[in-house]
Formats: sequence, C-alpha cells, structure tokens
Amino acid sequence: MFNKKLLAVLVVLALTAHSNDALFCLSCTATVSPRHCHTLQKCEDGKVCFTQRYSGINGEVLYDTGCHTPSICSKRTTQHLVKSLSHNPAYPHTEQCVECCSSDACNHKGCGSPDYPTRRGPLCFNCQQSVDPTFCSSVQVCDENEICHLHEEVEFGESIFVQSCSQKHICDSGSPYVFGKRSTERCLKCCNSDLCNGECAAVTTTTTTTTTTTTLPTTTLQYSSPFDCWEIFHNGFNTTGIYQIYPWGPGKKSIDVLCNMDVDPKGWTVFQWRHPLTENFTRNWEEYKNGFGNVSGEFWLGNEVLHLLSTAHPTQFYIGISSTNGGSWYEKFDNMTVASESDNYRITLGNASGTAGDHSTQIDHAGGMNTLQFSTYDRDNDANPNSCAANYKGGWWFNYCHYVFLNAARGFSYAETIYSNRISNMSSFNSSILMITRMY
Ligand SMILES: [Ca+2]
Repeated sequence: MFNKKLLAVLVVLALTAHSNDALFCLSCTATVSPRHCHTLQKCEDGKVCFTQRYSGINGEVLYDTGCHTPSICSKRTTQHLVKSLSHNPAYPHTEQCVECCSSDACNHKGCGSPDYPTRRGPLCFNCQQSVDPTFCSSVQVCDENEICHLHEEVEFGESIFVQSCSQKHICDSGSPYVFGKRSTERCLKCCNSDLCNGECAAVTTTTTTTTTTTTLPTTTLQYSSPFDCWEIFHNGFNTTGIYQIYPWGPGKKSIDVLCNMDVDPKGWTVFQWRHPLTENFTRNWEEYKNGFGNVSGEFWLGNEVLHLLSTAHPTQFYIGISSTNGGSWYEKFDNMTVASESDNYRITLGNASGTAGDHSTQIDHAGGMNTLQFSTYDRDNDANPNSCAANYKGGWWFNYCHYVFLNAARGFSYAETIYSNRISNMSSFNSSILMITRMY
C-alpha cells in the first residue's frame, strides 16, 4: 500500500486559542487590487497588516497582502525586498511599495490602491459551513442594503455555523431557517459593522423548537448520513476502501469515495489518486468541478465536493507522491480551504510539515499554489500571460506556473516539475494521492 512507511508519523496539532484581540488582515497574492482579496488571516501577536505593490511580468500592477512583522516596513527591509524581487525571474520589475497598518482589514487600501466603494454594506465573514464561526477566513463586502448574518444549526448533535451577507429583512422576519425536525436553531445574529459576524457572543434571537414525536430511524451509527470519511471512521469503520458520503447533507445525493484509514489521523477523504497514470487528466472546468475517473481506480473527486468538505470543518491536506526510482514523500498542510466556484475554487493552505518540502505555499514565488484560483484549459485564472492549464494539459492551482503539479497529462514530457526537487518530470512520476481530513 502506498506510503506504508510513512504511517508512523506523529502530527502535533497546535490549536491556537481564539483571542478577541487578534488582528485580522486581508491575505492574498497577486491580486489586481487588495480590495478584491476575499481571504482574511488572523495574525499572530505583534504582527501587522501589510500591502506590497509590484509590477507583474507584463508590467501590470499587482498586490500581495497579509500579516507580517512590522519590520517589513522598515527602510532596510524594503530595500532588500526590492533587490531580491528584481532578481526573481517572475518579477522582472522592481517592487514599488510596502506599507503596514494595524487595524482589522486595513490593508484593503494599502499602497495607494482604491478603497472599497463609498456606498457599501459591511465587510462580513462569508462561510457556508463552519464548525466554529471564528474559523471562517473568507470575507466579502456586502451590498448597500445588506447586513452581516450568522446563524447556527444543530444537526445530529453537531453545530454548524453559516456566515454571509444577507438582506436586512432576514433578521426582521425572525427565523427563516428550518432544515427539518432534526434541526434546532441556536444562534441568529444580524449586525451592521465590519467583521461583526465572526462569533456568536451576542445572540439577538433564540428560538426553541417543540419536542417532536417523529420517530427517528433507529441506528447504532453515530453518523447515519456520514458527511465525509472522518465521520465514517468515527462510525467505527477503520479499513481503507470505498464508502458512501453525503457532502450535500442528509437526504441529498450521496457519492462514493475512497477513504484512507491508514494514514494518521485516520479518516481521510481521498480526492485525487494517480497510478498507473492511465486516466486522462486533461479535462475541462466542468469535469474538474464535478469529478472524473473511477473512484476504485484513478480519479479527481471534484472541486465542488472539495469545497464543501474543506469549508465545513478545519481541514488538513495531505499530498503523497512516489517516483519510479522508488522514492516516496509526503507533505501535510494545516487549515486547507477550497473556496466556492464563485472564487474559482481558490485554495488556501496553512502550516506545512512532512518530507516532500513545502513547495506549495511559497507565497513569494511564482510557482506556489497557496491562495490561488483553480485553472483549466477552458478557464484561465493563473498569473501567466498564457494559459498554464492549456500549456501543461491539466487542471491545477497554477500561478506562473507551478512548483507542484500532480494533474499533468501522461506521457507529456513538457510538464516538467511534478513536485519541485522531488519529481522533475512525467517519466519519473509513479503515483500521487491527495486527501483531506478534519484537523479535530
Ligand atoms: Ca493566464
């Protein structure tokens, strides 16, 4: 079995306690303007929000944003950055500005970039499902007539939080969210200031449902309609194999997935498997969205399912690769999310650990994939003037273009660099596995 050697790896998850004092900063790379960045990062103590403006390959103005130590804005550091960027082939032109600020999302207008529209609603957390509203890292600016909204459902004993912009009348009309007799709404919050829907502390409305006499199906399973392989594992199934999950919720359509119960922490939902590289991975946007291949062979599970699973719970991401000369490596990333289709399935990755090397998150490099949108040959969302997906014949989170690319076409020798420093081309690529599980 793949990566058996690696099963004994202990992962220590450092769970960061939520602090009300934490500074939130917009965190994106290569955006045309910071105000178009929809990812919010909770900074470590002592860090500030930064904006960095520079010229892209065609001379277009681009911005990176995020948390950083204030030293990035010191004169000496700025000069050093200008020097290092000008030697990076991805950024032939020098950086133009680095600016710091220290209030929530203040870097949405850093380095002289355009501010949010003057007529706008609040900046709100925007997550369709999260196990804790403080884990939400996606934001959007609401329309003028909208407010920030947060509500909690309890389903099968688990709390699920939904955060979004909503019409004001949603709050005026009480509770519009009733998802059947198994749901009890707990927290419903409507508020009208930036980032006010990040937690449930101030509950504006509480509704209590009356006890239902409906007899629920008797079952010994903890999760009768498992959402993912994590729930299947916690239902007591600890053998790697194909199982049925309900990513769209109980009573909705189910799909077959490969659950990996070998790698710790067990309960991984596999979303890509390649070996022996016979499946065609040169597919269009819709095929990558909905998935293709055979779940008992080689496949891509689908970006839509990946989005649903990775945004419902804090998610750990695993990349496993092996080469034809017998080498195998893995890398794990904390806090992985894949945004919705409206954000072109943008991927976000947290801290990395493993043996393969963190070539996916090198934010200042042209080939890192962290915070990037997905591209296919018919949907070009990369930073390259050409289409990376068309040139390299597979869908991926391309930048300009890649350090890691595990969906390359078989026999396509031009697709060099399958995994930077590990697998240099298709002829030495033996297998890959991509999978996710809950961090806790
Ligand atoms: Ca392009």
